[in-house]
Amino acid sequence: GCFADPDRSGLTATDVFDGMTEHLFYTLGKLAPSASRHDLYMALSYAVRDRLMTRYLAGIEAIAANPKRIVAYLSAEFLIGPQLGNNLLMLGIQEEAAEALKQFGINDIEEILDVEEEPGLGNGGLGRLAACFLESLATLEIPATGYGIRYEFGIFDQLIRDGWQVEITDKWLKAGWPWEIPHPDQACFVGFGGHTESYRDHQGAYRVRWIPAEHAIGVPHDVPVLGYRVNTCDRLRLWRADATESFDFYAFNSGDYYGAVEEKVGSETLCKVLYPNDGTAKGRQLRLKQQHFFVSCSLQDMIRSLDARGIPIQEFPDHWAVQLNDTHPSIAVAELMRLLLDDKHLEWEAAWAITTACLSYTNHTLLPEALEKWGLDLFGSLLPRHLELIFEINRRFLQQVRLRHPGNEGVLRRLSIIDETGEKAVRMAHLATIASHHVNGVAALHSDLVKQELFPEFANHWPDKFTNVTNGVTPRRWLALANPQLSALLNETIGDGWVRNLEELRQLERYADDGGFLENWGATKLSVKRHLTHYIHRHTGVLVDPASMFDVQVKRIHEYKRQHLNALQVIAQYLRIKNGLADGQAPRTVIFGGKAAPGYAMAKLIIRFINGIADVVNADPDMDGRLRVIFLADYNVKLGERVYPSADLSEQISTAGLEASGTGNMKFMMNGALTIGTLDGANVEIREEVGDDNFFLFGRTTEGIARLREEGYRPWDHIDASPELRETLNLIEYGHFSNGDTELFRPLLENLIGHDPFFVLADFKAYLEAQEAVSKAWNDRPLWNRMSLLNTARSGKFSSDRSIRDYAERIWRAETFPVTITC
Ligand code: 26R
Repeated sequence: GCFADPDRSGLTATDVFDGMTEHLFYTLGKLAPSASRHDLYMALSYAVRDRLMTRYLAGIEAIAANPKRIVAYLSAEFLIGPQLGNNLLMLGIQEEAAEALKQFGINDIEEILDVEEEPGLGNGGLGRLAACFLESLATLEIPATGYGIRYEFGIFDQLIRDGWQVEITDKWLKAGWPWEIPHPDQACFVGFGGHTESYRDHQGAYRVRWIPAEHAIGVPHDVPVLGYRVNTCDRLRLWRADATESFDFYAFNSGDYYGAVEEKVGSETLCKVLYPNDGTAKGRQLRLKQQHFFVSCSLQDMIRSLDARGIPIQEFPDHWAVQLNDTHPSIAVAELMRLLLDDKHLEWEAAWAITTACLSYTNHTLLPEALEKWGLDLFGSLLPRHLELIFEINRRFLQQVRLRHPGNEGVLRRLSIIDETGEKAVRMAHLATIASHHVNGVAALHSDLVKQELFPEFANHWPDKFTNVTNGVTPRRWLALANPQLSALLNETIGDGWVRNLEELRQLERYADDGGFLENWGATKLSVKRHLTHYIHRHTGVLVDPASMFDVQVKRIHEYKRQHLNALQVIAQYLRIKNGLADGQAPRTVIFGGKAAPGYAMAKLIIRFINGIADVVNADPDMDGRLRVIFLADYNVKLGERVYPSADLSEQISTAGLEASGTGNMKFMMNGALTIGTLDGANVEIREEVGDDNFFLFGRTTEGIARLREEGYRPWDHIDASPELRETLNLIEYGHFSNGDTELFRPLLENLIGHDPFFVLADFKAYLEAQEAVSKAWNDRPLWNRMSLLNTARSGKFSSDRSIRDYAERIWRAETFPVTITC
């Protein structure tokens, strides 16, 4: 049948204009002449949303009639970025929308797109990956729901004051966000605390019930996720916590109305704020509550959808493939068991068979501080029933292990879900691994390390459970949307098939030796860089030369990512210029961006350090035309869309073995940046694809770092061996970048020279040499342009479409399900 009003489905400029006019009047209560930019943004967004609804509801109908397995992607973070521009691209109506806006007196659509406040519901890589994956699922026409949390405040906004990071609350909802639709009728109850009781049911069987001490209500807020030029519109379902309030409650507490209201406020803090990824103790209990809250709502939602269609619970795994995005949602193991045992009254074996048939887990990090552990006291007081279930899962699992390794207490201790080395704690990665049919790392090297370093005995126990799915990013947002100029050149040259099938970029290789084309390639990059130049001037007051090499490192600030190695290198370049030793050194604009977790003092000091260097370098006339240093405040998805297209050089310089994959590295590559990097994460595969000649490799390997760790790392050896390094460190020590203050950067120096788990100085020399090779290549512009073109041409592997196909075929066994619209 027909699913929508044709007036709200049309895609011409007139249709869009009519839709905007209607929404201005009826939804926003405004007449066109008095409409602000924000009103126009809202009106256009509502008009676009109408068009998504047609597709979204058609898909729901289709799947009800012809059930298929649905992917449930459980993630505590979804960093989806601005929606309007992306949805215009997906629908193919960018020009029509621009045309419609002209009739409201807006000649540049960017003015309206810029109004959108992006939902910062994630920290960085993990959250952005979830967003790319949802988009690829929709584009590949695979039915899916992303389940997450609707944080009232997302990742903080970053200001820079006197060189320091200042955090500001992210009030992304303050002006209203038009992309979500609340469904209070589908709310779920979630319990916390209390105790468990055993009883006998009508058949006399032994059962357990959990009597929680308090409850919250989860209200789903749905965000439509449309695929590129298809009708599949998947769903991001974000849960908001409301207080429970019943008439009974007021009746029993008739004297305490205000007390009851206070209680309500208490439960509404549950989804107030996204936690930073520094793993500090503060707020840990609330994070566990958030995790249980969204996981319980999501699983209840899945079961309810089966019940509503009369599908027996035993068939759960045929209908849902549940992916755990890191351990943050891994309480799902115990919660699904609880729902199946205590609510659905299944027997243990049946419940376990269902649980293990539908769950799979992705590991995103090996850093010990990011591997979640919950003390038994905290866990047991918040989730007493879940703790019982985890003990039983563990008991049965260890029994199996015992049979395979008789008398081997060490193996039992290492494999147990319960860590008994210090305060007893639940190891969430163990829980997730035991209950999942597949466990994957996010790049080839990382997946090997997961097997060898993190779970050696598990990998031995279940050789087929562990696998790799290399990350990817969506070429729609990160190339087609972010870089319209390069996209236009690609379309003219090889057609627009690459947008859907990124491997088609390989056709560019035909032009790798075409001088005219290469010049065109370089000219396009230069013209893109002019936009960022203006942005930098507006936001920092610094004028940079778009013809200089844009050397970029944007990502969360963390010692393992080694922004301070880059900063040291900048000082060395500065010194070479000062000392007249900079022959052949390419003119550079070194650009940094990224947020530090508010409790991570060293990361915050690194930001201060970069800004200290920027102040000195940018004020020195000797540096004119040769070196500029920029720290871009408040790096987020929107800013990423400006930065990646403008980059010439991509800095991927983490300590080998510590960056699980990286995904920014892929966005740079697609946009024609060359990489300087270590053999870490997906850099390894990027280099494999693009070829050694087109990648600036440096630094110790994972094994080399492991050896240093074992043999004892002596930073002084490296200082003694390099006068340049010594001079660089001296300059910092003397207060050259801190107005003479010799205390400010002392902790940083002590860290580099004293106890540095990230081996910065060990890679310094190799890094400087690689940077010299970069300069040399830059000075041969046809060569550079050729390398740049080959980077784009060979980036096909890093489309998230390829990642999703991998997951769908090898892990989820999910199929495509095209949706047709009949009106
Ligand atoms: C435990 C909690 C405090 C927490 C720790 C760490 C919360 C969030 C994180 C973020 C981590 C897991 C993360 O973002 N990892 C990144 O995932 C990307 C996507 O797979 C990788 O590309 C990247 O290498 C990895 O650091």
